[in-house]
Amino acid sequence: KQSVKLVVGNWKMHGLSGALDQASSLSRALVIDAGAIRVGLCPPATLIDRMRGVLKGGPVELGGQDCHAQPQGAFTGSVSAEMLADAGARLVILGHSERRTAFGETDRDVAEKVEAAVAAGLEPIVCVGESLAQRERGDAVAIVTAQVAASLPDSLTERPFAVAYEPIWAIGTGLTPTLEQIAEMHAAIRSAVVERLGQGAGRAPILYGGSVKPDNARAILSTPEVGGALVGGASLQAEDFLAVIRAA
Ligand code: G2H
Repeated sequence: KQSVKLVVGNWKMHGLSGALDQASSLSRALVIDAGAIRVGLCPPATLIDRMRGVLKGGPVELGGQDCHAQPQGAFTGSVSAEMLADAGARLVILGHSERRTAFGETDRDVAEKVEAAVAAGLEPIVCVGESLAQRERGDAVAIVTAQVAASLPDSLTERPFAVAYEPIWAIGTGLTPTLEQIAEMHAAIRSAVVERLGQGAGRAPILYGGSVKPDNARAILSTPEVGGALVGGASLQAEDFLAVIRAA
Protein backbone atom coordinates (compact mmCIF):
# COMPACT_ATOMS: atom_id res chain seq x y z
CA LYS A 1 0.00 0.00 0.00
CA GLN A 2 1.21 3.49 -0.77
CA SER A 3 1.87 6.04 1.94
CA VAL A 4 -0.43 8.94 2.75
CA LYS A 5 -0.77 11.68 0.17
CA LEU A 6 1.79 14.46 0.41
CA VAL A 7 0.92 17.96 -0.80
CA VAL A 8 3.81 20.41 -0.73
CA GLY A 9 3.91 24.11 -1.55
CA ASN A 10 7.02 25.46 -3.27
CA TRP A 11 7.16 29.21 -2.85
CA LYS A 12 10.30 29.48 -5.03
CA MET A 13 11.86 32.96 -4.65
CA HIS A 14 8.63 34.56 -3.44
CA GLY A 15 7.91 35.69 0.07
CA LEU A 16 9.03 38.55 2.28
CA SER A 17 8.12 38.60 5.95
CA GLY A 18 4.59 39.83 5.14
CA ALA A 19 3.92 36.48 3.49
CA LEU A 20 4.04 34.84 6.92
CA ASP A 21 0.40 35.94 7.17
CA GLN A 22 -0.43 33.43 4.41
CA ALA A 23 1.29 30.65 6.34
CA SER A 24 -0.58 31.62 9.46
CA SER A 25 -3.97 31.68 7.67
CA LEU A 26 -3.19 28.30 6.16
CA SER A 27 -2.26 26.84 9.50
CA ARG A 28 -5.38 28.21 11.21
CA ALA A 29 -7.75 26.98 8.49
CA LEU A 30 -6.18 23.59 7.93
CA VAL A 31 -7.83 20.60 9.50
CA ILE A 32 -6.31 17.42 8.19
CA ASP A 33 -6.77 13.74 8.73
CA ALA A 34 -3.23 12.79 9.69
CA GLY A 35 -3.65 9.26 8.36
CA ALA A 36 -4.71 10.47 4.92
CA ILE A 37 -2.59 13.47 4.04
CA ARG A 38 0.55 15.38 4.92
CA VAL A 39 1.01 19.03 4.03
CA GLY A 40 4.36 20.75 3.53
CA LEU A 41 5.45 24.29 2.79
CA CYS A 42 8.86 25.22 1.36
CA PRO A 43 9.40 28.98 1.67
CA PRO A 44 12.66 30.76 0.90
CA ALA A 45 15.28 29.68 3.45
CA THR A 46 15.19 33.09 5.13
CA LEU A 47 11.60 32.46 6.26
CA ILE A 48 11.88 28.89 7.53
CA ASP A 49 12.75 29.70 11.12
CA ARG A 50 10.18 32.48 11.39
CA MET A 51 7.54 30.33 9.75
CA ARG A 52 8.24 27.66 12.33
CA GLY A 53 7.08 30.17 14.93
CA VAL A 54 3.95 30.95 12.94
CA LEU A 55 3.06 27.29 12.32
CA LYS A 56 3.95 26.06 15.77
CA GLY A 57 1.85 23.14 16.84
CA GLY A 58 0.05 22.94 13.50
CA PRO A 59 0.15 20.13 11.00
CA VAL A 60 2.17 21.91 8.26
CA GLU A 61 5.69 20.55 7.79
CA LEU A 62 8.42 22.95 6.68
CA GLY A 63 10.96 22.38 3.96
CA GLY A 64 13.82 23.92 2.01
CA GLN A 65 14.01 24.28 -1.77
CA ASP A 66 17.64 23.19 -2.21
CA CYS A 67 20.70 22.44 -0.10
CA HIS A 68 24.44 22.13 -0.55
CA ALA A 69 25.97 18.64 -0.68
CA GLN A 70 28.42 19.43 2.14
CA PRO A 71 27.37 19.96 5.78
CA GLN A 72 29.48 23.15 6.13
CA GLY A 73 32.47 24.90 4.66
CA ALA A 74 33.73 27.67 2.44
CA PHE A 75 30.76 27.74 0.07
CA THR A 76 29.73 31.38 -0.03
CA GLY A 77 26.02 31.81 -0.54
CA SER A 78 25.03 28.20 0.14
CA VAL A 79 22.86 26.63 2.82
CA SER A 80 23.44 23.09 4.07
CA ALA A 81 20.88 20.41 4.84
CA GLU A 82 21.86 20.58 8.51
CA MET A 83 21.15 24.31 8.49
CA LEU A 84 17.72 23.74 7.01
CA ALA A 85 17.00 21.09 9.64
CA ASP A 86 18.29 23.41 12.36
CA ALA A 87 15.94 26.14 11.12
CA GLY A 88 12.96 23.79 11.41
CA ALA A 89 12.76 22.00 8.04
CA ARG A 90 11.79 18.35 7.77
CA LEU A 91 11.61 18.25 3.97
CA VAL A 92 13.81 19.52 1.16
CA ILE A 93 13.05 19.83 -2.55
CA LEU A 94 16.08 18.72 -4.59
CA GLY A 95 16.82 18.73 -8.30
CA HIS A 96 13.94 21.01 -9.26
CA SER A 97 14.18 21.72 -12.99
CA GLU A 98 14.82 25.39 -12.20
CA ARG A 99 17.96 24.25 -10.34
CA ARG A 100 18.91 21.81 -13.07
CA THR A 101 18.42 24.39 -15.82
CA ALA A 102 19.45 27.70 -14.26
CA PHE A 103 22.18 26.34 -11.98
CA GLY A 104 23.43 23.46 -14.10
CA GLU A 105 22.69 20.74 -11.55
CA THR A 106 23.28 17.24 -12.88
CA ASP A 107 21.73 13.97 -11.68
CA ARG A 108 25.00 13.32 -9.87
CA ASP A 109 24.85 16.67 -8.07
CA VAL A 110 21.27 15.91 -7.09
CA ALA A 111 22.21 12.47 -5.76
CA GLU A 112 24.95 14.05 -3.61
CA LYS A 113 22.50 16.58 -2.22
CA VAL A 114 20.04 13.79 -1.47
CA GLU A 115 22.79 12.00 0.49
CA ALA A 116 23.41 15.18 2.48
CA ALA A 117 19.70 15.65 3.14
CA VAL A 118 19.30 12.10 4.39
CA ALA A 119 22.38 12.48 6.62
CA ALA A 120 20.79 15.59 8.15
CA GLY A 121 17.53 13.74 8.79
CA LEU A 122 15.56 15.55 6.09
CA GLU A 123 13.10 13.86 3.77
CA PRO A 124 14.08 14.72 0.20
CA ILE A 125 11.59 15.39 -2.57
CA VAL A 126 13.57 14.54 -5.69
CA CYS A 127 12.32 16.25 -8.85
CA VAL A 128 12.49 14.82 -12.34
CA GLY A 129 10.84 15.78 -15.61
CA GLU A 130 11.25 16.06 -19.36
CA SER A 131 11.35 19.09 -21.66
CA LEU A 132 8.74 19.66 -24.35
CA ALA A 133 11.23 18.68 -27.08
CA GLN A 134 11.95 15.40 -25.26
CA ARG A 135 8.22 14.67 -24.91
CA GLU A 136 7.60 15.45 -28.58
CA ARG A 137 10.42 13.12 -29.61
CA GLY A 138 8.76 10.32 -27.62
CA ASP A 139 11.65 10.18 -25.15
CA ALA A 140 9.85 11.36 -22.01
CA VAL A 141 9.65 8.04 -20.17
CA ALA A 142 13.23 7.07 -21.00
CA ILE A 143 14.59 10.47 -19.93
CA VAL A 144 12.64 10.61 -16.69
CA THR A 145 13.35 7.04 -15.60
CA ALA A 146 17.06 7.62 -16.30
CA GLN A 147 16.91 10.74 -14.09
CA VAL A 148 15.29 8.67 -11.35
CA ALA A 149 17.96 5.97 -11.53
CA ALA A 150 20.81 8.50 -11.42
CA SER A 151 19.37 10.93 -8.85
CA LEU A 152 18.51 8.45 -6.08
CA PRO A 153 21.55 7.35 -4.03
CA ASP A 154 21.79 4.00 -2.21
CA SER A 155 21.41 5.77 1.13
CA LEU A 156 17.71 6.26 0.40
CA THR A 157 17.02 2.58 0.97
CA GLU A 158 14.82 2.33 4.06
CA ARG A 159 14.60 6.12 4.36
CA PRO A 160 11.54 8.27 3.70
CA PHE A 161 11.64 10.24 0.46
CA ALA A 162 9.36 11.31 -2.37
CA VAL A 163 9.82 11.77 -6.09
CA ALA A 164 8.12 14.66 -7.88
CA TYR A 165 7.33 14.33 -11.57
CA GLU A 166 7.38 17.83 -13.02
CA PRO A 167 7.26 18.05 -16.81
CA ILE A 168 9.29 21.20 -17.52
CA TRP A 169 6.78 22.42 -20.08
CA ALA A 170 4.01 22.32 -17.46
CA ILE A 171 5.79 24.46 -14.87
CA GLY A 172 4.19 27.86 -14.41
CA THR A 173 2.61 27.65 -17.87
CA GLY A 174 -0.94 26.56 -17.08
CA LEU A 175 -0.38 23.51 -19.30
CA THR A 176 -0.62 20.01 -17.84
CA PRO A 177 -0.18 16.53 -19.30
CA THR A 178 -3.30 14.42 -19.77
CA LEU A 179 -4.28 12.24 -16.84
CA GLU A 180 -3.27 9.21 -18.93
CA GLN A 181 0.20 10.69 -19.49
CA ILE A 182 0.53 11.38 -15.77
CA ALA A 183 -0.57 7.84 -14.84
CA GLU A 184 1.79 6.31 -17.39
CA MET A 185 4.76 8.35 -16.20
CA HIS A 186 4.09 7.75 -12.52
CA ALA A 187 3.87 3.99 -13.08
CA ALA A 188 7.18 4.11 -14.98
CA ILE A 189 8.77 6.15 -12.18
CA ARG A 190 7.55 3.69 -9.56
CA SER A 191 9.10 0.79 -11.49
CA ALA A 192 12.36 2.73 -11.84
CA VAL A 193 12.40 3.48 -8.10
CA VAL A 194 11.86 -0.19 -7.23
CA GLU A 195 14.48 -1.28 -9.73
CA ARG A 196 16.94 1.22 -8.26
CA LEU A 197 16.29 0.79 -4.51
CA GLY A 198 14.25 -2.38 -4.06
CA GLN A 199 10.65 -3.25 -3.23
CA GLY A 200 10.63 -1.33 0.07
CA ALA A 201 11.08 1.94 -1.81
CA GLY A 202 7.97 1.26 -3.88
CA ARG A 203 5.90 2.96 -1.17
CA ALA A 204 7.56 6.34 -1.65
CA PRO A 205 4.94 8.83 -2.80
CA ILE A 206 5.29 10.09 -6.36
CA LEU A 207 4.03 13.65 -6.52
CA TYR A 208 2.87 15.45 -9.62
CA GLY A 209 4.00 19.06 -10.08
CA GLY A 210 3.43 21.64 -12.81
CA SER A 211 0.47 24.04 -12.90
CA VAL A 212 -1.52 22.27 -10.19
CA LYS A 213 -4.40 24.63 -9.41
CA PRO A 214 -7.61 24.45 -7.38
CA ASP A 215 -9.58 23.57 -10.52
CA ASN A 216 -7.45 20.65 -11.72
CA ALA A 217 -6.19 19.32 -8.38
CA ARG A 218 -8.98 16.82 -7.77
CA ALA A 219 -8.58 15.12 -11.14
CA ILE A 220 -4.80 15.01 -10.89
CA LEU A 221 -4.71 13.86 -7.28
CA SER A 222 -7.18 11.04 -7.93
CA THR A 223 -5.20 9.75 -10.92
CA PRO A 224 -3.72 6.28 -10.35
CA GLU A 225 -0.15 6.34 -8.97
CA VAL A 226 -0.32 10.02 -7.98
CA GLY A 227 0.76 10.19 -4.35
CA GLY A 228 0.48 13.94 -3.93
CA ALA A 229 1.37 17.25 -5.50
CA LEU A 230 4.16 19.82 -5.60
CA VAL A 231 2.45 23.16 -5.97
CA GLY A 232 4.14 26.40 -7.01
CA GLY A 233 2.04 29.43 -7.88
CA ALA A 234 -1.10 28.08 -6.23
CA SER A 235 0.67 27.68 -2.87
CA LEU A 236 1.41 31.38 -2.44
CA GLN A 237 -2.09 32.31 -1.30
CA ALA A 238 -3.51 30.32 1.62
CA GLU A 239 -6.97 30.18 0.03
CA ASP A 240 -5.70 28.58 -3.21
CA PHE A 241 -3.39 26.18 -1.43
CA LEU A 242 -6.21 25.11 0.91
CA ALA A 243 -8.40 24.40 -2.11
CA VAL A 244 -5.68 22.17 -3.59
CA ILE A 245 -5.17 20.39 -0.26
CA ARG A 246 -8.91 19.82 0.15
CA ALA A 247 -8.99 18.22 -3.31
CA ALA A 248 -6.46 15.56 -2.23
C1 G2H B 1 6.45 23.35 -10.61
C2 G2H B 1 5.51 23.89 -9.62
C3 G2H B 1 6.08 23.78 -8.22
P1 G2H B 1 3.83 25.69 -10.62
O1 G2H B 1 7.71 23.99 -10.51
O2 G2H B 1 7.27 23.07 -8.04
O3 G2H B 1 5.25 25.24 -9.94
O4 G2H B 1 2.77 25.00 -9.81
O5 G2H B 1 3.79 27.18 -10.45
O6 G2H B 1 3.83 25.22 -12.02
